[in-house]
Amino acid sequence: MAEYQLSEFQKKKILHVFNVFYDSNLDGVIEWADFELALQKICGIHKWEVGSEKHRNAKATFEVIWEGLRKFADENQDDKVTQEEWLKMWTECVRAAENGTDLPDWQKRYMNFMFDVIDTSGDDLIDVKEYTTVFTSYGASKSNCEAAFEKFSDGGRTQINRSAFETLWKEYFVSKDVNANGNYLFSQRFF
Ligand SMILES: [Ca+2]
Ligand SMILES: [Ca+2]
Ligand SMILES: [Ca+2]
Repeated sequence: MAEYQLSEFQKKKILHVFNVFYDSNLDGVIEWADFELALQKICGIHKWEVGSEKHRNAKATFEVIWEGLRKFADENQDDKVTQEEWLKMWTECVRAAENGTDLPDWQKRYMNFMFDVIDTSGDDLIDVKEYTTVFTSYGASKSNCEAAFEKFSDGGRTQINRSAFETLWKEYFVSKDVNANGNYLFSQRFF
């Protein structure tokens, strides 16, 4: 059987997440230092003070995510995850997902954490304002965010609760279909 390969479209989506959400200092590799920067950014958005419970929880979550990422992706164990290592790990995750295996726990931790980060009001729903606030802080334009939200919420007809978010999240990473709503979850158009 031929080795499983991601499509170019899937690779683009998966590298977008590497570049925009994980490699915070933009030096081309993911390290713990990137998580420290992300922690500052996210705690800044929410005004979570250093030492507060929210801040401690966010840091603990990032530690779990980094441990998971290292374990699954850092093949040569140099405490850096390169784009190549990242794509290799995702090839395995997508292949497993297509065979019905759920995403690894640390990725679900990240997904749930992002949901909580975006849901600033804490009502377990993400609205367009909350979405735009967070994604513009990651460099997306306001109009891109609004267009993306419009698309993945089906023009506002789908409420973005945790389970809808999970469906879109998985679709983003796994789907080869350029028309899938999940493709828009990270505020970017890829075609
Ligand atoms: Ca980096
Ligand atoms: Ca490495
Ligand atoms: Ca909300």
